[in-house]
Amino acid sequence: MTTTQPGVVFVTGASSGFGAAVTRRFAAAGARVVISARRADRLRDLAAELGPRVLPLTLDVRDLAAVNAVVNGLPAEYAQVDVLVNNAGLALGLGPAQTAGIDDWDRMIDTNCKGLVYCTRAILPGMVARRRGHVINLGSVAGTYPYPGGNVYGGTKAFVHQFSLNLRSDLHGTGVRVTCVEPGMADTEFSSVRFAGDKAAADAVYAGMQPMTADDIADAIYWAATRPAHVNVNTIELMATAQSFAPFQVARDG
Ligand code: NDP
Ligand code: 8X3
Repeated sequence: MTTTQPGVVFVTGASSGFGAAVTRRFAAAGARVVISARRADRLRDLAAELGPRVLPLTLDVRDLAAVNAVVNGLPAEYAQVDVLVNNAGLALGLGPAQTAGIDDWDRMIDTNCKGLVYCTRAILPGMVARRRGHVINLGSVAGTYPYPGGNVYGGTKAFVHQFSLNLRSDLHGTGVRVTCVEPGMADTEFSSVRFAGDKAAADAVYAGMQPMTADDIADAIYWAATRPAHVNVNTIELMATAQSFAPFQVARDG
């Protein structure tokens, strides 16, 4: 079996959680990694930790002009992206749709859906021209299984799932691969962002159970990216063993 060894990896949302872990994983395997996110200080620290083959670039994926400028301005040794990890994303709030904040919904749609397609659209033409590349999108179990308060967050991840499958269709015959990685609960800054920095609320999500770690997800991403070129892993769904499914809710009279 000849595995694929990515030369250049572009990670969005690399300042924390899955993005930082997957950066460490690819960097340890010898890849050059472009790391992007809004928090420049975090990116600088990660680049300093990992050495000269990591290029930190401040980027808000919601800004289409900035996405295009970053991708078109990549230095030659980082310009031929083999793997795009579309990881930047967030959940905001866990309230019901009837009281949720429209601003929170806008930010989730702008980041998780629009930012992801902006980055994909910017990087894809080069992959197709080289007939080589891999787009790895971060979906979620929340895109398949509903839960109270998941409303727009789950909707954005259902979009990511379907966009990934549709990309596969468009890329038919090009040699470019697409994978959607769909995790359940993993202990990162995700819940702290969801609850606007409320540490007690975030800690309560993982209390008394063993969530997955960012390294668990990085492993899955790295595995998908290093399969032989003739193998496309369409979807990886993974959950903490301690997380599973609830029965349907029934609203009873009285
Ligand atoms: P973290 O909050 O730890 O990391 C999220 C990353 O996204 C940060 O690096 C953040 O960087 C970046 N980000 C957020 N908004 C933007 C933006 N507008 N532009 C660029 N970067 C942005 O969470 P996770 O690592 O857990 O989440 C990563 C992905 O995995 C997300 O898409 C999330 O929805 C998904 N996911 C998470 C699960 C979990 O349980 N943790 C489960 C399933 C999916 P910065 O703030 O510096 O911009
Ligand atoms: C986040 C996973 O299970 O918290 O995408 O919704 S979960």
